[in-house]
Amino acid sequence: MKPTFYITTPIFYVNGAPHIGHAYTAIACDVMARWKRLDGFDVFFLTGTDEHGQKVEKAAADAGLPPQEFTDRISAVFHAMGAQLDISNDDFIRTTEERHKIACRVLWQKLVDAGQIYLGSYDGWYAVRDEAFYDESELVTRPDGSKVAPSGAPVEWVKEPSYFFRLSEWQDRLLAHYEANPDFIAPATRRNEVISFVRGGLHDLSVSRTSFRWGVPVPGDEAHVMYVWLDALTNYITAAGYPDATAERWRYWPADLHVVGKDILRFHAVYWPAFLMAAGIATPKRVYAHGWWTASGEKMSKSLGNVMDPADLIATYGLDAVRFFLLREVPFGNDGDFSRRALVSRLNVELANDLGNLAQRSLSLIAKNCDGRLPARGAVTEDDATMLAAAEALPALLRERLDRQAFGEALEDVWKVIRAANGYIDRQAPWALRKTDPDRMAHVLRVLADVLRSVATVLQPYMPGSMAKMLDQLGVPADARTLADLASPLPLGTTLPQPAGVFPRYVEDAAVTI
Ligand code: ME8
Repeated sequence: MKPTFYITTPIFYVNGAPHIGHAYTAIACDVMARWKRLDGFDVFFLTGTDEHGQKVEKAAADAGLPPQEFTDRISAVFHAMGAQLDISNDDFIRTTEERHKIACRVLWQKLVDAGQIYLGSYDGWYAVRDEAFYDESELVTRPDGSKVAPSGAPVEWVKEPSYFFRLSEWQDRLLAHYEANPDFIAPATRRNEVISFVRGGLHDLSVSRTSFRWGVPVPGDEAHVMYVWLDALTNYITAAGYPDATAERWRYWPADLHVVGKDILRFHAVYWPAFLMAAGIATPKRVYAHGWWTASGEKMSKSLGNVMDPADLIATYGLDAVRFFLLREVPFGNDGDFSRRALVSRLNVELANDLGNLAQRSLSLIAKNCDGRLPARGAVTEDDATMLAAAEALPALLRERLDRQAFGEALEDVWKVIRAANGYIDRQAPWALRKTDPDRMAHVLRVLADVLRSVATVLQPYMPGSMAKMLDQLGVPADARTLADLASPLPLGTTLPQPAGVFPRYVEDAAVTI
């Protein structure tokens, strides 16, 4: 039996088209999912759309469409983004599906039965853009005296009957949970922020609304719809089969990793485990909050309209260059200002030059001088041994990095090997050995082919399309490309196809300035 690995993206609001921020989370999760599959895990990878709440209701009204029709349209656009980005999700959940409404109602009832929900009245601030309640003390006063949410979102005063969840009772148990599970929240700075927020004291949380209709009706009191975050978070168990504990997919719960943007960490690291503990359901193992892509220092967001369309970038630079760049350029937990110049430079220097040229040089020498067949290794010198050892160390090194979601560090490890291989080929100069020592030439080319095989194998999760091409050119059978397969040498004499460049250089348009 393979070990299971359950990974999720946030489910995205359907209040506007997807942008590079959504693509970023989806790609990062895809790399994790593909990596775990490559490493022998039974993976369940979930993404989808968050379709209820006031913000979506308003977006539908602005578009002049009934909410269901509107959400059908926008959800389809998010679904299509997944295909464009080559995301390997196993399911795509929509919160307007019947299976999800059932899960929400059952969870609600469990919380009621546990005495965790009571009827009261909410009197306070609400930010529709964040779909969040704020305490007076959390608001920020702007120079003109008006008050906004810490995110900058406008707030309105809400006064309405509401059901509450007894979040205040969970403070100690949450703190004990963070203490006992140091990996539950990452990165560490975010963990500390959550801990100090919870230490500061928790108020009971309003979990229903009565001033609009677009949500899951509260069982037994249909004047209320569930608070969109209670509804949304439940998606992670719906897709695993909740409430059916005999569902085949229930084996995946608890999730191993929820990847989220730092804007929604509180919902995942405070409210979600409290709801689950209160309902007697196991809590997820880890929540990783990544940083934001910004445009001129401001968070890219649908609501602000300052976004970059992933489809444009893919059309211009190619999918794998975009996937690579997003995870290479900025450490995963940090913010980064999006720059096309930086993308072009990574594409031309690291992909086309460092990796693409290395493969092209090595493979065309094999094509020309070894009859297009994979040569044999000969006696191993110290230089060869160092080179081979560096490549062979990659799987274990990346396993450690990716278990911490250090996507950029993992790529740096691979590039160290690629740069070392470029040094190796220059030092060994196999083109010169052709006349002086053809056996040694064949050996050096075999070392390079083996190094490229390791590199391309571990890079598959990041750049599935290009690495498939590279592995084809190296003669690696399509069903033998896992980490475990690296232990078996490629058969001597394997015929290789004619090499062809994998990463074309991008010739920069002089008009590109950002
Ligand atoms: O919050 N940089 O949905 P959402 C990086 N429906 N990542 C970004 C980003 C940016 N500028 N902008 C968005 C919601 N993201 C809720 C989630 S989960 C139960 C419910 C990514 O459409 C990031 O992952 O606002 C962020 O958390 C997510 O999109 C928010 O998407």
